[in-house]
Parts: sequence; structure tokens; C-alpha cells
Amino acid sequence: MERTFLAVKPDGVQRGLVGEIVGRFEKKGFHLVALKMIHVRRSLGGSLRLASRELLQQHYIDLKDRPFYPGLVEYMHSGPVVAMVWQGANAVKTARKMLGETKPDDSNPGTIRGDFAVQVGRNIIHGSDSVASAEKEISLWFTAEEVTSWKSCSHDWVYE
Ligand code: DAT
Ligand code: MG
Repeated sequence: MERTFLAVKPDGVQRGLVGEIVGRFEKKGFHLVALKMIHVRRSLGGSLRLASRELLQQHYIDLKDRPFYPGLVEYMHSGPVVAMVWQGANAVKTARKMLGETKPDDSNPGTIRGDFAVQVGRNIIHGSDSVASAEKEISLWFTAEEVTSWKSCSHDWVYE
């Protein structure tokens, strides 16, 4: 079973979309194995293993040379995010489809960004783009103990 890392960004939390987003993945048949709300502070932070600034810098390291990077990091610091790990067959690719495209105006209706977002800089949700980045992001945001292992009573009705 594949795992993917999703995070409702500060705008998604402020707009009251956490339940809607969690509900979409639950109803799809994916399996929630970790969830927490974190306000990633600019200064050294609480229980996180990494300094908060480093957490977000690592998370978006591939984009560090892009002109929008400082604004992106600022936005991710601006309020709590809801970080999650979801499990299921082809979870990474399917979750990306459910998110829509990076730009909300390229995203089809029926996708999260297509239904709830207007601008790329406020696109509500993060989702891992490959199995390798999912594993990296899960270990960046969660300790091994925070990621649970449990069997849902619906498992055998989702999978044949
Ligand atoms: P995605 O979030 O779809 O994986 P990405 O990894 O290329 O997209 O970029 C990460 C985030 O950076 C994206 O969700 C929003 C922001 N971003 C990307 N391209 C941008 C742009 N051209 N202008 C402003 N923000 C952008
Ligand atoms: Mg990305």
C-alpha cells in the first residue's frame, strides 16, 4: 500500500475546509494513518524535531530558487496547517488528481483546487508528487510513532 503526505494549508484551515477535504479522502476509500494541526513558527518550535524554519525550507527545497519562494514560505507560516498521511493503492497519483492542478484555473471542477481555490498562491492544499517525495515528506513532518497502523472495518469492502 502506498502512502502520501497531504497538508491543508493556512488558507484551507481559515476557510473551514478541513472537514470537506478529509471527507473527500475518507469517502474515496483511502485510509487515514496520521493527522495533526501545526502552526509552523518562524522561530524554533516546540515538539518538532527540526527548527520550524528548516521544516518549511526542506519541504519546499526544490522551489528555493523560484521568485515566489519567499512568499510561499511566508504564507505557510501564516497560520496552522493540517498535516496528514493517507494510505491506499496508488494513493500518491490519485490524491494529486483529487487536488487538481497547481493553478486553480487549470483545475477541473470536482477537484479540490477546482472547486475551492482561485489563485495559485492560495491553492488550499499540498499533496506529494511522487512516492519518493511522499516518503521524504512523511518523515519530515511526522515521527515514526505518529504514523499509526490500523485496519479499517471497510477495508475489505474497498479492496477485492
Ligand atoms: P503543487 O503544490 O501543485 O505540487 P509545486 O510543487 O510546483 O505545486 O509548487 C508548490 C506551491 O508553490 C504551489 O502549491 C503554490 C506555489 N506556486 C507554484 N507555482 C507558483 C507560481 N507560479 N506563482 C506563485 N506560487 C506558485
Ligand atoms: Mg509540489
